[in-house]
Amino acid sequence: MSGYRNIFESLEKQGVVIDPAYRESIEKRLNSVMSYQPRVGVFGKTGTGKSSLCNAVFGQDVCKICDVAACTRAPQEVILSMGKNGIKLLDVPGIGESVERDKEYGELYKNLLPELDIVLWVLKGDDRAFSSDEIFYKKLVRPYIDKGRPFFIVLNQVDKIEPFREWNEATKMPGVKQAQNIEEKRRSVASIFDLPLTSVIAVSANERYGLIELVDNVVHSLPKDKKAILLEEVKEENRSSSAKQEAKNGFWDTVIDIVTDIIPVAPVVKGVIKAGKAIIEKIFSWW
Ligand SMILES: Nc1nc2c(ncn2[C@@H]2O[C@H](COP(=O)(O)OP(=O)(O)OP(=O)(O)O)[C@@H](O)[C@H]2O)c(=O)[nH]1
Ligand SMILES: [Mg+2]
Repeated sequence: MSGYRNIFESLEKQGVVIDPAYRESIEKRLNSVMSYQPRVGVFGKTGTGKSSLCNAVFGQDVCKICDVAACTRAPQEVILSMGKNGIKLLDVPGIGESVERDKEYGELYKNLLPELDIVLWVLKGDDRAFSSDEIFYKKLVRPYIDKGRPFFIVLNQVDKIEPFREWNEATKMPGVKQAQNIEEKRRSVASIFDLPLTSVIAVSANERYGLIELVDNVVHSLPKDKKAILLEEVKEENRSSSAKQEAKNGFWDTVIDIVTDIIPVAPVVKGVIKAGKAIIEKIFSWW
């Protein structure tokens, strides 16, 4: 807990003395925010590239990738630790393999959903039919989204969208016609799943395309106290400067909320503290 003691010492140098009576509660709250382990669920049919996506975004080859047979049979609860706390990544079995299995998975998904901070539902860009996904989504996921939890459809493997020969291997970008078709596919998926277009993100896990945009959107959708801890787990090459800034702001807003929540100051003082965020950031900048 010495890190927090430094915070209090820095504050004292600035003439802000925090009563020891409050220190413990501030430390406790800071600690619980800082040690939280984010939980990400990656759902979707077998072969859509869930494991490939996790490996590309988070940067550790922990999710097994299979070319032929469905390989993620039981939910793989993988603890990744790029940052301090690690991330609980649930790479769950594919749906749409058989009616029997779908029933089993349905139960599984229903129990998993309430525990997750964010859900990524992976579709294959060049698939034509999404009926099994649609049924699952409407039955199980929709009620969960309606509660306001972050959810994205990740349209993966867009390098395979026609005309796939247009894909530029050197720049790892779609050609003109292919880019138009990718946009078309995003619109069609958004309409099938009744989601805003911004909730459907086109990526190619293998080609490392669209991953920064995906991470930007994920960070943006999370509550302020979880932005930074999630971003810490993401591969450096997938973190944009705006995602970093947003995570940092979220973190400081959380610290200020905790301090002003615990120390009973008059609302007017709270206002001053919030307005003086830049000063507080300076005091804490070593952290
Ligand atoms: N062209 C292309 N192939 C991809 C992409 N992402 C994944 N693949 C390939 O798709 C196949 C399946 O990928 P996985 O990551 O194992 O798929 P999964 O969704 O985890 O499958 P299950 O574990 O069976 O549910 C592999 O051969 C991957 O190399 C992509 O963006 N582009
Ligand atoms: Mg897998």
